[in-house]
Parts: sequence; structure tokens; C-alpha cells
Amino acid sequence: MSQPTGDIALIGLAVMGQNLILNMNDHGFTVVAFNRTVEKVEHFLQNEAKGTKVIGAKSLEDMVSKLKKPRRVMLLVKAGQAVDDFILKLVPLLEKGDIIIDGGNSEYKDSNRRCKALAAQGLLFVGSGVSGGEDGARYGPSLMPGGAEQAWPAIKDIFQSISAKAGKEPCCDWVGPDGAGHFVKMVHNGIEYGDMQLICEAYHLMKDALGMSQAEMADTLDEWNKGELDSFLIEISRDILCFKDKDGQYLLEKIRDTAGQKGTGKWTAISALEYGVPVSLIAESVFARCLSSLQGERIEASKQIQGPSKTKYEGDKKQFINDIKYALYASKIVSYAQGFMLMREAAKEFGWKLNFGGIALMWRGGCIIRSVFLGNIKEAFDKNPQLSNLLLDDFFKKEVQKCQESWRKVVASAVTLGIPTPAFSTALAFFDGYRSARLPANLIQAQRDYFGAHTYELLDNPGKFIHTNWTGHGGNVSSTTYQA
Ligand code: NBP
Repeated sequence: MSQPTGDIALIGLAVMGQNLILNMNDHGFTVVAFNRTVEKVEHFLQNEAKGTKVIGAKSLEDMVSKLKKPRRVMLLVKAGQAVDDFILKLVPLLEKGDIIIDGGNSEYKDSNRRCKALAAQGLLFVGSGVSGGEDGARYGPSLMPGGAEQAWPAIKDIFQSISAKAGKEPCCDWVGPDGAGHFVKMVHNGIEYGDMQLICEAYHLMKDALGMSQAEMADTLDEWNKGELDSFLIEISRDILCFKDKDGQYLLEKIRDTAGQKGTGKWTAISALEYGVPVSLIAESVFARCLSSLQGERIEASKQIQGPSKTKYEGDKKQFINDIKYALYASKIVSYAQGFMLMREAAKEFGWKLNFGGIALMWRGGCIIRSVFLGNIKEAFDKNPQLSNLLLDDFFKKEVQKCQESWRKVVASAVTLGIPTPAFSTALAFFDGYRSARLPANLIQAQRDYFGAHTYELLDNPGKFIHTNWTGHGGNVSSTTYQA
């Protein structure tokens, strides 16, 4: 029998799988392709993969027999049960030290579980975030692998060869143990929700408060894309604003204003609540999509509820456009600061050592949130790997300072004109809360102790929980003190 020649197997011949295989093939790797619906393998070989070195497999047994050892098998199938089903079928076919990589959008808790279960059977599991959509998969995605670290030397070359590059640096590095790769991918997607919502709020203000035309807005985004906000999402938003339908009308105005979602923003917000991290901008972005989807109710309410009488901005237009740009930029800094706070907390929770500069670099190219700004974040963590919050980095402190007046003006104007800017506003509220040495939570503690004997600490004696009999008839027994 001839020696196996396959460097890696890839299961799942939908858009991501097919493109990733072709990308691996371009970089000289021999890929064995397989799919649940086996006919799709032949179709792929006869069409998209025609003329390449890609090998087709007729069954999982056939696929495994074509792989060099240690065997590397990557799944790019629908997240959830499909991943568990394939793992179950693969385990008896593989040997100790073989590697299963899940490149789908799996929940990190599933990856934690799979990593442990496979380790118990001597197999190495890698949960890898893959970002960049179809084009990224084909020409260079951002890859965020985590799991069994012994697998990294065996997949590093393939992963770093096919990933996007920021300059010469691959947008792919080892993230950490267990589900760390999928956790970081989840936060990436949450940040993506935030970035998209921020651009929408800027668009809303330009359109409704300033009455700008689509061409004017496109020109503005084009300008913004040359500076601090230079990013893929600003670039595509500019192109969307310019895009005309076959009838010569702008397509954007015809699109129903109800945003869809597939869950990763929601997962980020849920994790934030679970670990007690105030990731308010991503959560507001998820809620903004939920509110948008109530279109019927909104239309009805718009007929019954009056907003302010003045809805147009009457000041200097050029100045206000610049203010909106700065409001967007400052809010974006807060959003990333919150996202990194969440990753830091998860790292503490699970005992992961995360390289935050490395994560910024992984997002610098190839993925949906790629931007120049991520280069600044990388620099901040390179300068100080222990940085506790991006808002405390000298560069970002200066940048927020530069934006602050504009940011406040935009939020205040939006409130006055009745234009919803939940992400701009929550970012500012977070910023003001974060920079406050004293918050009104002393009153919350007093209220909790008043009605439920939940106890409180005194400023000059932290750690000692006491109860006051506020009414004189409540008794002196206190409730147990614990943090939910
Ligand atoms: P899909 O998410 O549409 O999945 C299609 C693949 O899953 C096909 O190979 C299909 O096999 C297989 N599959 C399904 Br559906 N149900 C299955 C089951 N019960 N058992 C076994 N296989 C099953 O493909 P995709 O859009 O290429 O995405 C692949 C993964 O990458 C997903 O986890 C996705 O969330 C993630 N992702 C997607 C993007 C993107 O832009 N699309 C970006 C980043 C990550 P079949 O051919 O037999 O039906």
C-alpha cells in the first residue's frame, strides 16, 4: 500500500470548508476533503477543486487512511450537535496523539468539554475561531486556535501559512487552553456587533439630524477611513452607501430595517453577565438589534408617541460631522476596552494565560473587525502586557481626551433631537462611571440592608460586613453576605 500523503483532512464542504481547502492547497498542503453528504465531495473535486492536489474521501475510514501521522482532521460544519456527531465517529478511527480541530462557531463551553473528553482518550482537541467569511477563508482568515497545546507545533505551519498577514506577521497564534480560542472568537464577534452598531448610529445622525445625502455620507466615511477609523467595516459601509440597484436607486434605502443575529453577540453579553464584567456596549448592540426587529410595534408606536418638536441639528454641520467621528472613535475605544476586560476575567476564571497583544494582532487582519486601531491596541499591550484596562494606556488616554468634548456634544444632541444612540450613550456612561472614584452604590448598599438585611461595609473598614436596624423594629439579624 502506498504511503498516505494527506497533510490534513477537512470535513464540511460548505462555503467556509471549500474556501479553506483551496487556501491550504495554494500554500502547498495536501488536503483530504470529506462531507456528510458524500456526493458533494465528487462535485467539489470536479468543479472548484479541479486541477488542485485535493484528495477526495468516500468515507471517514477512507479519509483517515489517507492522512500522514499525527493525523490532523479539521471540522467546518454547523456548530452544535454536528460537531459532536463527527467527533463520536472519528474517535474509534484515530490514534493517540492525533488531532481534531473544530473551526466552526462553536460555544466555548462546548470546546472546554470536548477538549477534556478527547484528552481522556489520548486525542488532542483544538477549538479554533475562524473569521473573515468566505473571502477570508479563501485568501487569509484570522485564526484563533486554542485547546490542547501539544497540538500547536503540528498545526502551526498550516495555520500560520494560510492566515491573513499584518505586514509580515500572521494573524494567527496560539490563544490558550480549552475553549480559549472559541472564547476569543466569541468576543471578536461581540465587538463586531458593537462596531456595526456604532457605524449605524453615526449614519442615523448624519441622515436624520443633518439630513445628509447618501453620496455625502459615503464621502464622509471615505474621509474617516483615511484616519483613526480606517477599518474594513467603515470601508464596506461607504461602499454600501454608494451602491445603486438596477433601477438606479440606492439599495440601502429599500432594505427592511430589522437586524438579524446568529447568537455570538448574545453569547458575549451572557458571558459578561455571568462573569460580572460591564460589557455594556456589546449588550446594547444586541438589544438594538432586538428593538429593530420589533418593526410592527415601532411603526404603530410612531403613530401614537410624539418625540421632541425639533429633530434637526441647527449648528455648524461640518463641525458636527467631526464630532460624530470623534464620538464613534471614543465609543469604539470603550467597546474594545470592555471586550478585553471580559477576556481578562475569563482568563482568571479558567486559569488561562492569554496574550492580549497577540489577540489584537490576530484581529489586525483577515477578520471583519480588522482595522488600523488594532495595531494601536497591540502596541499598548506590547508596551505593558499587564495593562489592566486599555483606557489607562497613555495613547488611548490621549485619544479619548481628544474626543471627549465632541462625544458629549453628540450624545447630548442626540438625546435632545430624539435620535437613539444606545451605543454612543452607554459607552459614555461607562467612561464616566469608570473614571469616578465615588459612585452612588453606597445608597444601593444601604437600600439592600434596609429592606433585606443584606449588610454593607464602611469605607474605613472594608471587608467587615455590618447590618443596621434602620427602622428600629427590623431586628438585628442579617442575611448571609455573598456575591451572585
Ligand atoms: P454551514 O454552517 O452551513 O454548515 C454546513 C456544513 O455542515 C455542511 O458540510 C453540512 O453537511 C454540515 N452539517 C450540517 Br448543516 N448539519 C450536520 C449534521 N447534523 N451532521 C453533520 N454535518 C452536518 O457552513 P459554513 O457557512 O461553511 O460554516 C461552517 C462553520 O464555520 C460553521 O460553524 C459556521 O458558524 C462557521 N463560520 C462561518 C462563517 C461564514 O461566514 N459562513 C464565518 C466564520 C465561521 P451537508 O452538506 O451534508 O448538509
